[in-house]
Amino acid sequence: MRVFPAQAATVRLLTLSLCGALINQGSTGRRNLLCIALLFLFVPPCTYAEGDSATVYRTASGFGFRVEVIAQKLEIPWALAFAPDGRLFVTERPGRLRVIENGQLKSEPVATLPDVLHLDGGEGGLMAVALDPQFATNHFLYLSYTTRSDGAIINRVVRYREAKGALSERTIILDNIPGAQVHDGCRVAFGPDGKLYVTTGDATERQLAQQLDSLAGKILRLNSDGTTPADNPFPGSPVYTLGHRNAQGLAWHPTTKIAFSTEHGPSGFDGPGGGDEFNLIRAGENYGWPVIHHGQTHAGMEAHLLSFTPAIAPASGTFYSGTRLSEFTNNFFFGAVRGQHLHRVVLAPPDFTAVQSHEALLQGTFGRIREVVTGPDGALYFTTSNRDGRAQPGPKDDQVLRIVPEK
Ligand SMILES: [Ca+2]
Repeated sequence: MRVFPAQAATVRLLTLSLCGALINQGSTGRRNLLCIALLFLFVPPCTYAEGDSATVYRTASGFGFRVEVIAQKLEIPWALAFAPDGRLFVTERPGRLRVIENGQLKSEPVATLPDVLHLDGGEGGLMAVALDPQFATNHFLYLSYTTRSDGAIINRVVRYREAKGALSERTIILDNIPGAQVHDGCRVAFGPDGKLYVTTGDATERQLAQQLDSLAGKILRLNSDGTTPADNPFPGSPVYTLGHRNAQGLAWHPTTKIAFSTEHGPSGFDGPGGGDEFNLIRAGENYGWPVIHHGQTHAGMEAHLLSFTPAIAPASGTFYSGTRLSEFTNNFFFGAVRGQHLHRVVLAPPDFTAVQSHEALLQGTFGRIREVVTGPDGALYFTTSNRDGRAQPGPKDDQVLRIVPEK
């Protein structure tokens, strides 16, 4: 029997309430035994599925797909990147870069970064991995991570040369991005123009998102060596867009090459909850945070394409660029950690700049879903994030899974 988290939580709550009521009536041995029996009967040991590849899931329109397990027992996998040779690199937020080769997760990490700051209950640590568009020849691999510098929490983008499963020639590409325990970014992705894009959080200082001289709350555009491109929208500045609270997903439509991003909305202390965003990204535009959020508008500031209240916490973003999952071709996907699902966005032809429909897939089935990428095999790969301190992990968490067609 598959037990869904919401149901399991309800059953657990009811059982514990009943036990509490029994105990409140005066504890006798018999009542305690009854309470323990109830707990064993009704409290499921594990709340999340572990990838039963026979189960067929369906979209709202009836398209069937299955989910297969690729790797298990990872610790907070944050990003995935396929190498041209088929290897799959996986970052684990505490600081390890792992690799899956020929379907097997190698037991030894490719690297363990010694200076990664991974705070309990925080959102930083080792985050993105991105491969150079010329990786097959130059073997450059980029990572973003949180660390301390002169006592302050910062984020850093570094480049290594990868060879035979080991890293060398460490080079700092971008340093001293404001960081914090939360709202910490930090997606790194190559655009179709060959430039290196970095999303940064506001590091809990809202006003920084509107300041052009701060790297916080931005999408940045760099040459792959870290220098500033001459054709950036703000001359001499790495800022590509501003007014972001904490964007963690960035991807380009496979045919139009237009960029889209996901962003976490406020969480109570810095604004009303919810207001997570899906945005169309254009060079030089201001996406509003913290001046506008949720459905607010303001002259000179961009409105979102989608907003989610209550929060679902979009943690990634990719276009499915394959054809094997025929219904998904050129759809945008992101993992919703708090929403515990994979979100699918269908853009409307012929321009693909407006949303035609969107839906939540795998709701509650695998717990918190974070990263999602297209695999070279035409499957859609995604990761769970149940060990990040904000969920009850199962014994096989965290997982790397893939969506394949029903048949
Ligand atoms: Ca916005």
